[in-house]
Amino acid sequence: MNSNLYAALRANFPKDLNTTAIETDNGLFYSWRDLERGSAMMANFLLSLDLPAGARVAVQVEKSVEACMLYLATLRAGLVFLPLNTAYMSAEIEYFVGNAEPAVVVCSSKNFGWVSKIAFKAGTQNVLTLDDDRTGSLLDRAAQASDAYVVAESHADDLAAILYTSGTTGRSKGAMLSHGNMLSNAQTLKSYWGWTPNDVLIHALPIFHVHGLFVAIHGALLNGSKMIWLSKFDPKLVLQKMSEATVFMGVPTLYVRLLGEAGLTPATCKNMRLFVAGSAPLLKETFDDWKTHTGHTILERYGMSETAMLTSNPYKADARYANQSERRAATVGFPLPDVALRVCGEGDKPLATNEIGGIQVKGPNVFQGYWRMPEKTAEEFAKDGFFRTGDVGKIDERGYVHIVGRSKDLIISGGYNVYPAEIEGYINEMAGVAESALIGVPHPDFGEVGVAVVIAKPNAKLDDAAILASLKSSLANFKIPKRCFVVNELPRNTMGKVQKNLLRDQYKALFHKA
Ligand code: MLC
Ligand code: AMP
Repeated sequence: MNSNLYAALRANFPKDLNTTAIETDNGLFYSWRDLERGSAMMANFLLSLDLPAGARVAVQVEKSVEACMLYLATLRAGLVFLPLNTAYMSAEIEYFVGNAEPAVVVCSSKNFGWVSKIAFKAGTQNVLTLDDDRTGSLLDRAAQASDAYVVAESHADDLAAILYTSGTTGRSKGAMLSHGNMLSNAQTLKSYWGWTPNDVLIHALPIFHVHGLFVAIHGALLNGSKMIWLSKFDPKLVLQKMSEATVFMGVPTLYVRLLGEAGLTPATCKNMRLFVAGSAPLLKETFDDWKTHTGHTILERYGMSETAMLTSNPYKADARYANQSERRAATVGFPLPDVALRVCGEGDKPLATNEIGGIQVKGPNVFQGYWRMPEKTAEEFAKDGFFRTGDVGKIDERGYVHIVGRSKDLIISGGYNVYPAEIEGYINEMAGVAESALIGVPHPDFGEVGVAVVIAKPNAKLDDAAILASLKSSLANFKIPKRCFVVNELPRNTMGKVQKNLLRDQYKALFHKA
């Protein structure tokens, strides 16, 4: 049997391929046949390059339906998709391209100059462009390829995608996901969230992370459901389209911004069936306000790049948990049906109900390891095969999982991960800097944002604005600390380690709502 993920998605396209699969915010309508043909042509073009099995296709482009087709084409051709955040700048891209050694790099034409230089230096032979207005050399080349049906034979364990994520060292690790990892997760969510072919999803997330690329796109395609495709999140546009939709997915910031719109009413949401939130903690306040404004209860779920989705609040009564159907604020719900989840203490010892410890998981969705980092991979797994997520939580007496913190030093800002070690590394290299600490503090819009606290070398003068400006020239915009403080000393424990908890406490009110 062919376990290629695209084959499974394709099998669920509607019988009538001429109906609309994707409607865009600039008035274009793509049929299921368009998706099928467009991705076949790109797949045939990729196959014409005669690449070795497992070759990587790295993609840093603006969101477009053609970019989605490129993802599907990569699956179809049996190659490995490597999506990259559009905010990444040259040093970041240089690392990813150097580490992944992609055979193909696709970028926007405005970045072709610097991206191609990096790619050619790393040995990539094929650098193509794709813009969000249906132009670019990728489309020119694919236009000459056959649109005849092609789907490579894939094994469930074959790699389908690499998602870069980071760790305490600050250097990104490529999480390797197989066709089987992603298909099992999509199938589980299909039934757990009650998807039907009549659903219409508002797709407002970026397509270079698990949430927008896998949870949202696989959800719609595996069910033959239409997508309303927004090139960028715009709360007013989401509300305009809401009456035509049934499902919406967002990181908490999207819900906070929608709540700021006067047009958010029960009437606007009358056809909606499901609001899903995840990627960062959803505040109880947002959960409650949403219920008041719309009459709907947000379903919060939890996942990560290494595993796709792990837990979900129930969509309807869950027979495994005494038929509980309540979606509870500040919990991430139950482990998904095929996910084993435990909370462990020292030595990977499972803890009792309500005890707080490290969350560990096992299941068909758990990744194949970190790209070219076998030691790092081995370190993250317990002896019996459970993956240590780095999240800290508990399971309550009713079976709901709560995330109470993270053992990994990570800031989640508007759904994007920021690794303090990476930013501190950059600051520490600046002239006159002795040391720095990046901490996450509460923020009304982004949930959490980074704040840098810096110490100068003896006799050196530092300027906070200059530090931020210098970071801006090298790092993706969402990683830039929202504030920087130059101080005389950092709080330390008896071992000399910086006590970030004390710093977080000191700066926690910085962005309080007025
Ligand atoms: C933008 N900025 C951010 C930011 N996004 N700063 C911190 N955190 C962010 N997430 C910066 C901009 O560079 C700008 O800085 C300033 O903040 C204001 O920008 P904006 O115009 O308000 O931002 P916008 O373009 O509207 O983007 C905000 C956003 C976006 C929330 C729509 O960040 C977003 O799409 N987030 C979703 C991320 C996501 O999909 N995560 C899923 C990961 S998967 P300046 O200085 O230039 O003005 C995962 C697993 C799982 O975690 O479980 O799902
Ligand atoms: P990423 O590596 O970008 O996939 O981010 C995964 C991390 O996001 C997880 O390890 C969690 O720390 C966090 N996360 C995802 N969903 C939730 C949620 N619903 N609540 C709290 N944290 C979450």
